[in-house]
Amino acid sequence: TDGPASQPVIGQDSVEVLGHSYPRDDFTNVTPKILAKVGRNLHNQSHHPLWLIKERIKAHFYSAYAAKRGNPLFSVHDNLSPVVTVEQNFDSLLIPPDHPSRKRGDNYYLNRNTMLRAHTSAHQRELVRSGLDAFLLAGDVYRRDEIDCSHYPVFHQMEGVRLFSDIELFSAVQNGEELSLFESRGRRTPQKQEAHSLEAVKLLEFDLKQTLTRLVTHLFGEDIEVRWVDCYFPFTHPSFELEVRFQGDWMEVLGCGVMEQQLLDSAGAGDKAGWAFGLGLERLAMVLYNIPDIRLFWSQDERFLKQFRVQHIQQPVCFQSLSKYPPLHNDISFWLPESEDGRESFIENDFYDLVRSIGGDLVEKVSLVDEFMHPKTGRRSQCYRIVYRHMERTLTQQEVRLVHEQIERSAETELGVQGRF
Ligand code: FA5
Ligand code: MG
Repeated sequence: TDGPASQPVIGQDSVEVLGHSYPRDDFTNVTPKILAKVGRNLHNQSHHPLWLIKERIKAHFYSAYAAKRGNPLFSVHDNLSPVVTVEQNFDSLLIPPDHPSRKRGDNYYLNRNTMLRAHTSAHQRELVRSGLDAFLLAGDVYRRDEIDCSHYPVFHQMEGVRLFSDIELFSAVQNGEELSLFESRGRRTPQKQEAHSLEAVKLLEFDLKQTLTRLVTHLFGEDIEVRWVDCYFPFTHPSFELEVRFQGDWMEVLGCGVMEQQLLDSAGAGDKAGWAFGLGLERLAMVLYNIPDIRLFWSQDERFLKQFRVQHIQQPVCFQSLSKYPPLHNDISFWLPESEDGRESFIENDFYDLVRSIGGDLVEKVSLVDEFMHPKTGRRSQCYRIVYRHMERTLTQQEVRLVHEQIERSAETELGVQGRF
């Protein structure tokens, strides 16, 4: 019901996405439910909350940062295909061949060479190579992930990149012409990369954090509580995450850092240094409009959508949460399969994907509630709690039972677990 105009096709030998056909192989793991979301482009649908927040971010960058002659400094791109090569998504970002983020269990592969992008960073190198110094890029991204109110297998990110020549970076510094971006015999430390001078990195880091803090206060006002957390990405160093206070907890809304110089070298911009960020549009929209559950972004319910049809993008939206209908929960326990060599072949994300494939948006949360090892046989058993809730009406016990039983059966046939139902 919620697919794009053309039906997604997973054939025997190929997978069809956005009018192209990709040969299947042993890596193919996209599901019809996921393919049905490719092409929806919520971020480009007028007055959708993700569109609204994207437009507000664009407007902020347009008005706050002007280049020569008053033109906007940042160009905006929101129509790049989510189908990318594995090379774009990982190698171009210096992510090593054996890095855990490449796992089949975490990504949607069309085949060994092609995937649905897992982040908008997949386009950094190509856009830098095309000569851009400052850009924003919004798009849908795909990940096999846990299931709860702030994680969904399809979500939207906005990437931002800004490069500086040494003149640009040091222009406002007294005697700045004596400073240099690079240092020839430098060492990598927790503060900086080997290629960079400490002065350059500190200015880049300051500009990056200030740009993002300004964005966040523009969106949420001065009262929002934020904090910076150090973190790691293979394509930035140093790296940070920004968290904001939401419903009594800290929620991570973006990752960012000083771009690895090797990436810029390979993109033909080795004479510049820069920063990059990637933010989650759903997470920001959830905080801004007080949207309690990430599934609501896919709702076709007029009571949800009409609230975002404002005259002007700066007009405040007073989101009235649809009353929450009661949840129903059901547990599922099974013995994990054992393979010949005694190692377990069960992957949690496979189970989450299966639950999502069958239960769709009725599933609000899946959590591992109990684990148990048989004292004699050493076999492991797990118990998951699945919380079912419809966003728009009350579910009946019976319809939940039907879905739950189908999950039980498929878990046995597809994942090789042995049910303790
Ligand atoms: C990245 O994706 C990096 N590419 C970000 C980046 C860009 C770092 C440029 C440095 C330079 P991460 O996996 O943390 O990082 O995701 C970024 C943001 O996407 C998160 O902070 C969060 O807001 C959002 N996000 C991540 N996973 C999900 C999910 N399953 N559902 C909804 N939002 C998510
Ligand atoms: Mg993160």
